[in-house]
Amino acid sequence: FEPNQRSIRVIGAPTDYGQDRRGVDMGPSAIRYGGLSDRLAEAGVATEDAGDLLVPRAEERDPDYRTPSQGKARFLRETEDVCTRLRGEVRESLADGHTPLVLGGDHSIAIGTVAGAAADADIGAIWFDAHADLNTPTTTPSGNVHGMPLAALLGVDEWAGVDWANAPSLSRENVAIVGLRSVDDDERDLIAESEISAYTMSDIDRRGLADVVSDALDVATDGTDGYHVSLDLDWLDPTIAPGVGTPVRGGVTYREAHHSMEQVAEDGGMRSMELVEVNPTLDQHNETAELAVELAASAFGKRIL
Ligand code: B3U
Ligand code: MN
Ligand code: MN
Repeated sequence: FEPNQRSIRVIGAPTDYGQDRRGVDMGPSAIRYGGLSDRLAEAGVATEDAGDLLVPRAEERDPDYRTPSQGKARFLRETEDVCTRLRGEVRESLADGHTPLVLGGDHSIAIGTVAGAAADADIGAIWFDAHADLNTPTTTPSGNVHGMPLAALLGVDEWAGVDWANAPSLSRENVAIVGLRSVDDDERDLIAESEISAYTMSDIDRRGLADVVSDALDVATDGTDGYHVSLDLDWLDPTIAPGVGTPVRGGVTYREAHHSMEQVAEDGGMRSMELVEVNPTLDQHNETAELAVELAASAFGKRIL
């Protein structure tokens, strides 16, 4: 389909359960204030805003409530609640003919977004991120679920028994991670022994990002009905995206990032998208949220001429 025949439904998921530098719960507001509806209108796409999911404040909850099988995952019960509702919203958006654009929140919400996008279709995923997000409640160094969503969706180890996260699930051979530069040992082992396609900043330096993204698109579209784009703003270099919880030096540039999103637009097969980890309390003049907005507009087909 032509990108600009789409209509988008925006869904906010203001969570910060998945990480301990608080403030990502303000991401949906910051992204809307960053001009989301105007920029998408300029891109020529019809947009409706479904508002935000109601998310209880973390202060009202017990981060350490968990059963023994839940290992070190903090706020897992709350994450399940939000992701189960988000899965329903995303699934319904697609059934109504809209492309869901989910605004986070920390990256744990991807469990709900992708489960919803995969509910009635076989999908791939492109994960633009400095991190692999492949930890489990056992391997996590932090207890933060934002470091685990891709493992959850792939049913890695103890995540396999968690049906709110991975039924139906993604297939490893249709997942591509782009932009890696902070990977834990267990994540590295998993990548080495699985069919997940993982592209590091070193690959990007050597081959160029356009070439890497073209491979990632091949991976995500191979035998699928389309794919999800998960955009963690820490994918970008912290000099242009300072407002994220866990910045890592050496990320992609402004122009590289736009070109990647233009490749996505040109491909036309994106079924759902999310923008996560924007933390306005760590930002400068909302520039990270504004960048997220611009990148979404490019992914949805904004043209210069
Ligand atoms: N891999 C580490 C750090 C991390 C993952 N995702 C982010 N940070 N944003 C962890 O805690 O799992
Ligand atoms: Mn992430
Ligand atoms: Mn990240």
